[in-house]
Amino acid sequence: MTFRIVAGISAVAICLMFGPRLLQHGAGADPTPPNARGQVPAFAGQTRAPVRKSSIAFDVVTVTRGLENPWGLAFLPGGRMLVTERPGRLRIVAADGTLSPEVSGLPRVDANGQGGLLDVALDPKFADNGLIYWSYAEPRSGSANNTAVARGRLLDGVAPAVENVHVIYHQVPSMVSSAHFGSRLVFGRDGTLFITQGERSIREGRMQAQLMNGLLGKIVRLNPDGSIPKDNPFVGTAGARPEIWSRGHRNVQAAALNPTTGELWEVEHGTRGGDEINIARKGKDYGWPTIAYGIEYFGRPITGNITAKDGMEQPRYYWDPVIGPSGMAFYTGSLFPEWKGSLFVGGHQTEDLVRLTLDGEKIVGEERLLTDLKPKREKIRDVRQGPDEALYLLTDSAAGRILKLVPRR
Ligand SMILES: [Ca+2]
Repeated sequence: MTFRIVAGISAVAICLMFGPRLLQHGAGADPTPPNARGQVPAFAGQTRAPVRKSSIAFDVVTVTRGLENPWGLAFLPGGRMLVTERPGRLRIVAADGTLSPEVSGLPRVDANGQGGLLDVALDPKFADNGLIYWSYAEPRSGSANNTAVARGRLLDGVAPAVENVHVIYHQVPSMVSSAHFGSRLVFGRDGTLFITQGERSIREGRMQAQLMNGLLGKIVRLNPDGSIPKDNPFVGTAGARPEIWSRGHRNVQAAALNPTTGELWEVEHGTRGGDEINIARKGKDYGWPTIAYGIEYFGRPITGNITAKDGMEQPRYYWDPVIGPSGMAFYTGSLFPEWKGSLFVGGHQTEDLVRLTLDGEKIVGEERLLTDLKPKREKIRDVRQGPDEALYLLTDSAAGRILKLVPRR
């Protein structure tokens, strides 16, 4: 009874503050009004899931500090890590946080705006072949660039290096832009490599995100050597690039395999009011820029101001206002039993860590953690579960850190 009265009062208070639109959407973890007026979710629970707080007490440990805009993190056997710094350095981090010298042998990157050295991943057979993969903004003639992925064999030691480096992927076409490079690297259960990308932000790129003859705004799927898997959806389709797995994406900086289904989930930077979670399925069109929630960052409606269309996938969830997502991890460990099964997403813009409660493919609860990063202006760039089942985060700043969440003793 008491709960009902309190809930009733808060609903009235929210209504008085923000108008009835919010009650239609539900208050959610961020109770500020949506940026887009008059948009209606395609199904109940598609946005503003109810707040579901967890009761876990945890400590935040600084593993290491002094990284310049760290972007991607991968765990090596034995408790060490690979970490990228966006200006172009790859380093090995010892378990005690000691940083190695820069790994030598990487190709030059175009470190400008959102570009530079981005994600890093180990080959599924790393123990046998020592191969690692990294994504980056590749400089081209003039001031053009594109997302690219290279692989090489890691030579460990006091002066680490990569050898036998091959660039296995170049996004085409190249463009003059310093934004929307994506990109996360995720291996599927079958050993193929997903590369998530963006559409370079500029109008010329945006308008290609659903076109089949280019690779802007696409998630692509490759064999580890860069060749095309025979079962890619558009192999043999005239006028379509065979690398394409899915299309109509804006800028995907978070992706992970769902540990239950093995499907690729991604969280993409949307419009102002349109960050979204999708399950990237074979051959599907995720709608950008034809359909979108939210509005342009400069304030106008997107394209035709429509949020749904036949043949285009609806996001599983969206944020309005946005979080600016970067990095994600499904938590499968037992170190935090209450978090088992949760999806964690880095809030780059909100400077916090988003925890989502899932019921199968539905998002049924949302919680914001680490909200105390905000006064320090530390944006979360990557989120990973470590081999020790702790949660690891990268903070994006000129003096970025690797953080580790562990249960409070
Ligand atoms: Ca979409």
